[in-house]
Amino acid sequence: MEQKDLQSIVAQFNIEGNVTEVKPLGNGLINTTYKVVTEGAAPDYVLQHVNNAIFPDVEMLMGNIVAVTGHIRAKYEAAGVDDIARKVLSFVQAKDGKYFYFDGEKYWRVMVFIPDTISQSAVTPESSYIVGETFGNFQAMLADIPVQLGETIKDFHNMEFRLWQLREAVKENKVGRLAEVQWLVDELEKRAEVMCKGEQLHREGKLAKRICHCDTKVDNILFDQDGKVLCVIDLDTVMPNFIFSDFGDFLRSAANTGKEDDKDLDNVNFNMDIFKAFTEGYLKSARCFLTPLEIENLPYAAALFPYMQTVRFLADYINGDTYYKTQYAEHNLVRSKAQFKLLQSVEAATPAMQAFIAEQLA
Ligand code: GN1
Ligand code: MG
Repeated sequence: MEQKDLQSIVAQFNIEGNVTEVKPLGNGLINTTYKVVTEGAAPDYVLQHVNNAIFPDVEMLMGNIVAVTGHIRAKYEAAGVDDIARKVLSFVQAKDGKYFYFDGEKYWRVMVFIPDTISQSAVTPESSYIVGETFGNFQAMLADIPVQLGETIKDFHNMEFRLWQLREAVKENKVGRLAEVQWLVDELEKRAEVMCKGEQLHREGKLAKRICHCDTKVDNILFDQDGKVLCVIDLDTVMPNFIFSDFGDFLRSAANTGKEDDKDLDNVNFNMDIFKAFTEGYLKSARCFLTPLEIENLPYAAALFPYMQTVRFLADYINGDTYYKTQYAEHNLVRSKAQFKLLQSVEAATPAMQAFIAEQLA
């Protein structure tokens, strides 16, 4: 988009200072993000185009986010936490008082940019411990949010639904890619029943939904210059879900020794040191509210997310790449294979994960 168009969108929001430049920021697969640079002492901002094809109800989405950030901010204030402006995102109202602006075609929002942060795509055991504790706290803090949050993407982490989507893609085989990936579809089908156990337990009334972040990857955490966690970002998918979401999806990215889209599968393995550190931190802050069933299924959660992501990337590949942004023709296939390799490595680590958790509880 043209600079002057971006600047005129920013002008719809109640920001401080004069804008000098609006430039691309980050690498999200869904929304498009810009940094808004201002003159002098005024803060810089983040401008985001919210992908309305994926998030159909932007009003509900921003309602969730404002409720969540407000609830966390109030808790930090009550607890006398320092430097709160760096520890929770702060959204800016548009001229009409809404937290988004619709330009007739696209939905936009603006938040205050937090300076001097680091994003890490790989994390150390030390930072993983802190992140585990942070997500445990995030869930604990939101356990008593007084409003009912909406599901910003219906059935987002519903494994049965994700498998249904894959099966539809397979049935339609729209772009003729099925034959080459049939082996992977078969591998996924073999595990289908076990992987849907969360939904099964929920139907039996044994497993509750709690407020989760639902996209807990390393890129969605801001660290300060010393590697301490400041806050979690990318709150579009904060919604009620099984706690497995935050636990499993974080490990999917952080405990992968390779990249999400690694072409060299030898690079991709499950890193038990990260698992141990993260789990220790998570149990420290979450143990007080987790049920024995939730704790017992943490290794299942670690497998569920590489599995679910393989299903999602593969369905998108078979559909002809309509959901995730891709950089080259085979990108979703490369991603699917890398996530599947990670799943295999997690499966092999299951006895070790169980033993570690038992040790923690002893
Ligand atoms: C998407 O936009 P981004 O990269 O934060 C996706 C997640 C996937 C992730 C895989 C709304 O997140 O669910 O796990 O890509 N978000 C949505 O990298 O589908
Ligand atoms: Mg993101």
